[in-house]
Amino acid sequence: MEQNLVSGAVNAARPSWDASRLVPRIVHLGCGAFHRAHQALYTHRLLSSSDSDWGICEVSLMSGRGAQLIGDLNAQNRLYTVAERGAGGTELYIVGAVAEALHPQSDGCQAILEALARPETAVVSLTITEKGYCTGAASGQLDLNTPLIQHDLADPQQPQSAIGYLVEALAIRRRRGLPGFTVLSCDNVRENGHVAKAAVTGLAQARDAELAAWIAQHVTFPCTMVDRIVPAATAETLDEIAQQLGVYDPCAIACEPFHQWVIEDNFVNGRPEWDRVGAQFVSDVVPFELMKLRMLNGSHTFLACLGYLAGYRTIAETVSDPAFRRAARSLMQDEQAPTLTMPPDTDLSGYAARLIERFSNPALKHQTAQIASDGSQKLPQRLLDPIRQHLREGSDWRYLALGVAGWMRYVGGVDDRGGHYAVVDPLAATFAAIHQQPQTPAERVRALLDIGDIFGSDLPAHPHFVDAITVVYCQLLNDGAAAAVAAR
Ligand code: NAI
Ligand code: CS2
Repeated sequence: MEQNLVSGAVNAARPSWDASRLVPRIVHLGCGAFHRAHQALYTHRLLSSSDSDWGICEVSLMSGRGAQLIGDLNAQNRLYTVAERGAGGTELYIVGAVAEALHPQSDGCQAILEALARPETAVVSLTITEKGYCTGAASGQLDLNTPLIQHDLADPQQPQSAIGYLVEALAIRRRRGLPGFTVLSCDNVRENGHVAKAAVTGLAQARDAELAAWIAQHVTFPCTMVDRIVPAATAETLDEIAQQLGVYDPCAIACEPFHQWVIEDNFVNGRPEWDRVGAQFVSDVVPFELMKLRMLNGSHTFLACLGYLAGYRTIAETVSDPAFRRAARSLMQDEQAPTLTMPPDTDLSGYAARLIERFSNPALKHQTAQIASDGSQKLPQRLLDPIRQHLREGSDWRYLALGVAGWMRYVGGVDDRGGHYAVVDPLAATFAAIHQQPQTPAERVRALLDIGDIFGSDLPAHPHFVDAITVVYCQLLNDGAAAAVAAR
């Protein structure tokens, strides 16, 4: 029989405890790449270094790889491997924080609702991607017209969206006289706790005003800043980890050594002492969130779209081009940093330098196409909010303009050499329809700017904004991304 993480000899320490120690006080929705290498690893490290009993019930709601992953986790007693890849080599960890793993296809929707409604469930954490909140990216309010939300309004007891699961589970807890829980968003969304709250209370309100009032009293939604670069695992990554580990682990995930987690300390029903293993509990996360979203994620989106158009497949390749590296540094330091109000002694220039170093990690192979995906959900918090600030203050935002125009070129689905690729985005059909129209470049820019969910109503009405983006878009069409970046 083929050996696996449970039965085979492995070149990494297995947890010294077994699953009987774990109480699944955390239910996590969105058991993807990031969560496995971040929140679950913090929870594992706390188990390793204390008498904590906080374990995780992992849930994935989407079909495809999510369902397979839950099956694979269960087949290896819910253990899996994290490979931290840095300049000094790779460190392997076998994570033992997962008490249970559920998927609606294998376990049914009721089992997930029951896990959320269990008395011991105290924290429900989320990494469901930006689109999982079903809010308008520009407005941050729940969009009741989203198909998943429409479904959950029509059939609340059999929800499909993450927000529908939360609201139905809270309705059950209320009926049973149980306390609420803390909803801990760990997504790259501006003021992620507030967006989670707007989504949950928006749906509860649409169902039952009394439920919404109960939630307002019994549930908290702390904001968090989460950081660790965790690229999607490829077949090559899994094979490389298997070679070092000694057995093949289909749930393994590789990431950079760096990790950061800043959490607003606002929990209703207890919390793990994640601060014992490096997390920070603070009273106001927003400055840290904005710093990370604008400096790290903003330059990621810039490098991903323009780098991809120029023929670079990974972020490390892109920043190995001196013009792109210089541009990313200028974007961070000259245009993103000045929009931030940070606690005294924050060294934003040092932060920018460390980000360039992290982006240069060749072992990560973080795909530009992965980061460029779902741009409609990412642009507002990464590039457009800072532009609004520059427009108000009359300051220079030339790199931000290049980033936005680069994204507009990227969603055309054709790179600078004429190569076609799939645009992955909830608005992909809208982008395709726009690009099928016979139009001048200026008309195409106008059509993209008219997508209110991305640009709001203020930016398309700002003549300087529209002109600046149109000029750079035309420059990208004529000269290509590499030349436009070098000429900035
Ligand atoms: P992933 O693709 O590996 O996992 C995404 C998870 O979200 C899956 O479990 C999927 O089932 C779930 N999901 C997707 N759409 C959903 C929807 N509409 N409703 C409910 N669940 C949905 O992606 P990964 O890398 O784990 O990233 C997830 C999120 O974590 C990102 O969107 C970002 O907000 C955040 N993040 C990611 C980092 C990274 O480097 N990968 C670092 C910091 C934050
Ligand atoms: C990336 C982020 O995929 C993306 O959009 O910008 O996932 C990035 O890797 C993380 O936020 C790093 O913490």
